[in-house]
Amino acid sequence: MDISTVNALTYEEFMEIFGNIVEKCPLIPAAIWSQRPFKGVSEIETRIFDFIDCLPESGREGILRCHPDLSLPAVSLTRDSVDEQRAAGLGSDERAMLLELCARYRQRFGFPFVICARAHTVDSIRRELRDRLNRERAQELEQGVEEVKKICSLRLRQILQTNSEHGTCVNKL
Ligand code: 2AL
Repeated sequence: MDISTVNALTYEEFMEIFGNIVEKCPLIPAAIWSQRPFKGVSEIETRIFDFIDCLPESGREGILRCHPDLSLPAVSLTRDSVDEQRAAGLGSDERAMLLELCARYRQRFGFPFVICARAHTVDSIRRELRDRLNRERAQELEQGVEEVKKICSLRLRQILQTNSEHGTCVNKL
């Protein structure tokens, strides 16, 4: 899809296509639709990131809470999440292995562990989860939001079929 097609979309069409650009947070694409016309994919991304950065801490935490735990069964996930977790090699056995660590993380910080799964393997996810469990809450809030932005960036570029600025993300770390 090219940018002129995006700019010509009605609100309903835009939401149909971009509604889950930030996991289960349709308010964000709903808010940026009125900022058309966009010059390109980077401008859409900037508008979304600016919206997120302007939120109070509780709003940014809320965005993290809209993300599913990586240990949840696939049936309860959005199509986007299923594809991303599959790309990282997370199947039902691997998810079960993350159950305890994910629960500890959520208990410690009050929001779920979020990571851009497409940038990782099962091993690197588990390693990150262990490391990040020991961090300070403020640092984790910031890191979680950065991961949300990476996920969003890849979803956006998949829709618009452009090369990713987070291209390195897709290569396994
Ligand atoms: C996710 C998700 O849904 N997609 C992704 O890359 N990471 N969730 C999560 N808790 O990290």
